[in-house]
Amino acid sequence: MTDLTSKAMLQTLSGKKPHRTPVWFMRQAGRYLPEYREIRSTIDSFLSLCYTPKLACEVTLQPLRRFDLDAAILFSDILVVLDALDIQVKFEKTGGPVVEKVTAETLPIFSENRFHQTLSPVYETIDLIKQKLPKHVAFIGFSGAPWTLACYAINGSGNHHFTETRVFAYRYPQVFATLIETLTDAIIVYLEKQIESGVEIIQLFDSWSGILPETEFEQWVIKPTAKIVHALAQKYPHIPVIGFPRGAGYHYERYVEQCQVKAVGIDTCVPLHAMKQLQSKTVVQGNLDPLVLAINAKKAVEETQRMLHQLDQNKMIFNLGHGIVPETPIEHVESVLRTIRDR
Ligand code: 1CP
Repeated sequence: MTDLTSKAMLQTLSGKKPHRTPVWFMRQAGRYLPEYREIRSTIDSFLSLCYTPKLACEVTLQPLRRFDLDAAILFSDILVVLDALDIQVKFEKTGGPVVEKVTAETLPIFSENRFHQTLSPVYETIDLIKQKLPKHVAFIGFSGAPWTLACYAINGSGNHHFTETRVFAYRYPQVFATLIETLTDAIIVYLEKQIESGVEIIQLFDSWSGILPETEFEQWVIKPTAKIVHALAQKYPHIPVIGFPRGAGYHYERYVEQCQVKAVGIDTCVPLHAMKQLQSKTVVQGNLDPLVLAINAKKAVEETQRMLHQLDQNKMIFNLGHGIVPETPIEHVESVLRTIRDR
C-alpha cells in the first residue's frame, strides 16, 4: 500500500491536509537542464530516449536531484500511444513532432499485444524509477487524452489550430467517434499497465481541449475522459487522476463535475478567483506562467506569493500553467521553490 504519511501529493489528492504544499513542474525533465541536454546529445532520436529504460529513468530523476519536489513524472511523451498504434511518429531536431496523418481509410486498429510490445520499455522504465524514488516523492504516470491524441493523428503536426481535425470531426462524425473510441480503449489499458508497473497518480493531458465549442467539448473531451476515469476507478480506486483540459475556460467546472477527476490542472489564463471557486469542488493544480518563470524571477516570486495567499493550500498542488520552457534559468526555479517552502 502507498505510504500516505510522507507524500504531500497523495495527502492532498486524498482530501487530507498536506504536511506542506505539494509542488512539481510540468516538463520538469527537459532541455532547460544541462544534464538532460548531455544525455539527449548521446542519443539519436527523442523516441529512442523514451524507449531506453535506463536513460528514461535517469532523466526522470534528474530534476529531483536538483530540486526538492513532491512528484516525479515518468519521462515519456503523449505521442508514444500513437506510435504503439502503428501511426508513425517522428521528432524533428527542432523538437516538434511530425505524425503520419490518419484518414477515414486508415484508422488505427487496436491490437493489444502489439501495443504493449511497443510500450514494454515504458513499463520497464516505471519499474526502474519506482525502486529509486525518495520516500516523500509521489510517482506520476500519464497519457494524452483521446481528443489531443486525435488532434495529432488527424493533423499530423504544424499549426495549433488543428482545423483539419475539427473539420474531420464535423464531416465524418461516425468515423471520428470510432477513432476516439479506439484511442480511449488503448489509453485505458496503457494506464492500467502503468499503474501495475508502479505509478501512484495518473495525469491526463488534454492540451488542445481549449479549441472546442460546447457540444464538441462534451462529446470529445468530457465523455471519453469520464470513461477513462471511471474504468480506472473500477479497478484501482486508490489511484487519483489529475485531468488537464488546457484552455478549457468556462468548461472547467463541468469537466470537473462530469469527469470525476481528483484534481484539475489549470492553465495560465485562468484567474485566481476562478481557481478558488473550483477549489470548492476539487483540488486545483497550476498555474504559474512558464514565461514569467523563464524571464523575470522577481515577478515569478510575486505571482507565486499571490497564489499562496489567495488559494486554499489544502486543495492546491503548485505547478505551472504549461510546461517549463527550455530557456528557463535554473535559479528562477530555485527562487520559486524557496518561496513555496519558506511560507
Ligand atoms: O528535444 C527534446 O528533448 C524533446 C522535447 C520534449 C520533451 C522533453 C518533447 C517533444 N516531449 C518531452 C517530454 C514530455 N512530453 C513529458 C515528460 C515528462 C515531464 O518532465 O513533464 C511530458 C509529460 C510530455 C507531454 C506532451 N508531449 C504533451 C502534453 C503537455 C503539453 O505540453 O501540452 C504534448 C502536447 C506533447 C507533444 C510534444 N512532444 C514534444 C513536443 C515539443 C511536443 C509539443 C508539440 C506541440 O506543441 O504541438
